[in-house]
Amino acid sequence: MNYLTNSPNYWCPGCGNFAILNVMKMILDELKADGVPLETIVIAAGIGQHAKLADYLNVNSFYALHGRAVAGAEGIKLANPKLKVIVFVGDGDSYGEGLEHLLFAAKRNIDLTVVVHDNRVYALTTGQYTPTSPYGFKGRSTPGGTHEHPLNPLELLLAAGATYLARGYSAKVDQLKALIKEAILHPGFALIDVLQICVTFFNQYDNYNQRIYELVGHNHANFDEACRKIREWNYDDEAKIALGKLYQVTRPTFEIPVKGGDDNRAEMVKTLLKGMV
Ligand SMILES: Cc1ncc(C[n+]2csc(CCOP(=O)(O)OP(=O)(O)O)c2C)c(N)n1
Ligand SMILES: [Mg+2]
Repeated sequence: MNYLTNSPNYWCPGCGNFAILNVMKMILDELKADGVPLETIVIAAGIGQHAKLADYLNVNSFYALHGRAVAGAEGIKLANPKLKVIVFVGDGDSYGEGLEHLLFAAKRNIDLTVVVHDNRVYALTTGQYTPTSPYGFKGRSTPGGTHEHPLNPLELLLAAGATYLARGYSAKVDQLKALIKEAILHPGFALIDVLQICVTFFNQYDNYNQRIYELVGHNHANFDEACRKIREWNYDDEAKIALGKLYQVTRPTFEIPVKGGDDNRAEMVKTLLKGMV
């Protein structure tokens, strides 16, 4: 299936978002072939260039306020746990404005897949620095360079309780597809930090291509080992950048079955909404 919509595409030629979109189309085809009905897939998106993926992919989707995609996705999942909810967010959107939602979703291990388009810049608003921009980043809001060091989002999410963490790269499409699919199939909170190239405001192709390597023989079930790997690169040093699965464990998920089963849950949600509208 081509999943095309009527929406014209406004991404720049060479944008890493194309890779994420194409990978998602392949994954949806595979899920469908494996018997997952497409109507049980919902995507939620933040606000930014990344979010246009929801316009370009013909499946059920939900646009949140900036930073609120994860909160909306949690509501969707709790109302109907049979749905597979996949969240596409920007680094500004999720590591900046919506960070609190992200950390608490990880803490409660709700069964969501979060794909972070980490281009390390506010792309839609034309180039301000984000929590993962390197020290000294020169952009619209910091013409003299930032005076802040970036935070390491994967370290933060590991500490918060995420049960699946990985790093992908928009120029490594096969690996990216395998990671996103694995994250979707993971029962619990899964996040993939995708180094997504923004060709216009922070083009890192040459830099990343010289420094990335694929994780081999990494013990992803061990918290300390995962933490050590995650801390290897702190988003503004010259270290090598590990790509692949960094952490995976299983823990009970948040969307506990309600008494009477999930059909009863749908009725409960309807009753609740009736009282509100
Ligand atoms: C509450 C709120 N604050 C700020 C904005 C303005 N705004 C829209 S998109 C955006 C930046 C998005 O950056 P990011 O999440 O990294 O996505 P990208 O465009 O890089 O994909 C900002 C600041 C907004 N729409 N709403
Ligand atoms: Mg961004």
